[in-house]
Amino acid sequence: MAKEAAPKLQTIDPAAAQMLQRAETLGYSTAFSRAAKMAPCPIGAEGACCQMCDMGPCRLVPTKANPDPVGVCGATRATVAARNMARHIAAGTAAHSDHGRDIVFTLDAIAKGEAQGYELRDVAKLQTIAPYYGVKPDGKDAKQLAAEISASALADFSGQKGELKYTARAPKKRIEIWREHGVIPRGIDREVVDTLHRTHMGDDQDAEHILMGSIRTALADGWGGSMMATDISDVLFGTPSPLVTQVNLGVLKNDEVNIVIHGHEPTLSQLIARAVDDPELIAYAKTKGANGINLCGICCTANEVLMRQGVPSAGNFLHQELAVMTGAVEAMVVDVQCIMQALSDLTKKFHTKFITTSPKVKVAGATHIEFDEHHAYDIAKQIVKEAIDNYPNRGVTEIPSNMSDLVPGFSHEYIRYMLGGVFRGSFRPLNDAIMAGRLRGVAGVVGCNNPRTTQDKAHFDIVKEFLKNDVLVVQTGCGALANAKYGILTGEAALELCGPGLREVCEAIGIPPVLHMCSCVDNSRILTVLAEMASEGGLGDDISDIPGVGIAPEWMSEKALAIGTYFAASGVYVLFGVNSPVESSEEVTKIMSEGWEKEFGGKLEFVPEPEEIVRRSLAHIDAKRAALKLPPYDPTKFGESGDARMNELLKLQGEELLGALRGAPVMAE
Ligand code: NFS
Repeated sequence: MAKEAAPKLQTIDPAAAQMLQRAETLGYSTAFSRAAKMAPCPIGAEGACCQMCDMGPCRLVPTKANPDPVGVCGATRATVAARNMARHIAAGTAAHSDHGRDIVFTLDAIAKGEAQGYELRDVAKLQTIAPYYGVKPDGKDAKQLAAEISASALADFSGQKGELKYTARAPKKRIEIWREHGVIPRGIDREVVDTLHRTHMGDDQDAEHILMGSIRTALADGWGGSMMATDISDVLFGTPSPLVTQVNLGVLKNDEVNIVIHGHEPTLSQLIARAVDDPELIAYAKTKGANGINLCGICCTANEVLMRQGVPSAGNFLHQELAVMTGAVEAMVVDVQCIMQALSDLTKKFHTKFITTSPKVKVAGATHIEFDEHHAYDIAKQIVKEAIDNYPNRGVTEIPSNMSDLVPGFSHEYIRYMLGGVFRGSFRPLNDAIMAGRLRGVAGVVGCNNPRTTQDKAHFDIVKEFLKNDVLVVQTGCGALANAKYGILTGEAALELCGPGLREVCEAIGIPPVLHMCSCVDNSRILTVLAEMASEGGLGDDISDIPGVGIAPEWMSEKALAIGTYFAASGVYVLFGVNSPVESSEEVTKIMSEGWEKEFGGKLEFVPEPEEIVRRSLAHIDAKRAALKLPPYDPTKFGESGDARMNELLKLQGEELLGALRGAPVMAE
């Protein structure tokens, strides 16, 4: 199926639509308009273009005369598609894991007393994770522990042999499956290098073998770099728990200095979040005519400060240009990943200062204020001051009024606590609800926006269908921000959309049916939840036994492919929307689907239609229920006990109430 240039309907978000209209009026381009103009290369889109050497690029397009073309070196369509896929996975793994490494460097600097403005916010978590790093916590103070853990973590990056320590957190059976296939990562860096080496011209030419190598690399992301990024960020900035905040462009303020932070790493943004509360800087903003300083985020940097400090989010990936389009942003401050180069030109059309901060990322035309964790607070204050100084330069603004409340912050620690309290925290109630059939299953709906498909539509439609079918949903990244914009990430709103069993579970435990588990590196939190559910008992003894699925309906980044692969290799059925980057090769498509399912119990499939994603997901969940010999899903059995039943009873009186208490069915009004 050929990839669409751009859909007729660009977005379902009225705030985004308003800014797209403004862009058109002003004659400025956005990713939406550029996508419509720039048709995707049909050969590259399906993974059939080989650029690994200068004898090409070879375009492996079948014709009548040559139905099975090969490259100049003889590389087949399967080899080329597998190599391209493997390189995407390696890049995604490198991005997440390098983010993890930088967080470890900050931990190390704190241990040495060299990290200005940082502290160890969750020492209990530091002690909990110490054994995973082979560090004994007894009798050591926090700084000593931090030093030993950072040394051990860095050794996991550079490990040459043996097994990545964090993979021991997976269920036993899963580890055996990985060992059997020889895919337990050694060092994180080594696996990335291994994939780059084996996909070089003249190396690995067996599609299945190439993809097996990329599984090892992806596991180094999910159970390595990403998991470390999550755990150590929690130690440095606090383990999230639910709070209320807001999302969408309406969080920008007309009368305050607006600073938008965008990218992925929480290290600088956490300190900017502190600097905007500095009374001196607030007073300084007032001298420039502003009523205060308003901080908000885009993408995963947004998610990091959203779930810990309640900093509002201006939206997901496709909102980065739209925020600037309001004319109300004094500074767009970026670190790494998912930053569009177009911001450089667009910010010049307004008064917005575009500030890059990472030693790895410079953009021509941007102001570079390099982040250094040793002087982080001074740098954060300098950036805030630059934004304040820019406030008097603001011109005409148009800020959409749309914003919604959301409740983010569901770390796996909090979910465990919420299911059983401080002393009896466990995943038992969740497993029980699935076993009884109140919950049909669980789904992770994650990942990006992509202007090749209607912004947010697939995220919203798929999650609504899951809720209706009693599937509990967890979300991260831009997918979480997408649905938050439509108000379904609050406690009560989404209950209206739920089937009877899911509603009953949510009311009884007091959880929303869609749980925001933070940024994309925090997909590792979902791995932890799955591992704990598998160990809890009743749902088999491995992640692949759990009636659950993982979906990235609007994916666009290489990181998403790494995530999809590590979930599949961990035993999860993963479905991606938009298009298939391996469509050119039936063989590769089959390896990643049937082949991986046979070997790992999980698979990765690309399905452009959201309705088909839902259909396959529910069929898979039901098949897993049947394999566990659980009762088949039957929504008519539930919704008549617990709080829901109580609420119905409270509406009744006299004989009717007595009848109901004796067991007669409660008639719906
Ligand atoms: Ni994830 Fe976060 Fe968003 Fe996609 Fe980009 S921000 S790391 S890659 S676009 S979900």
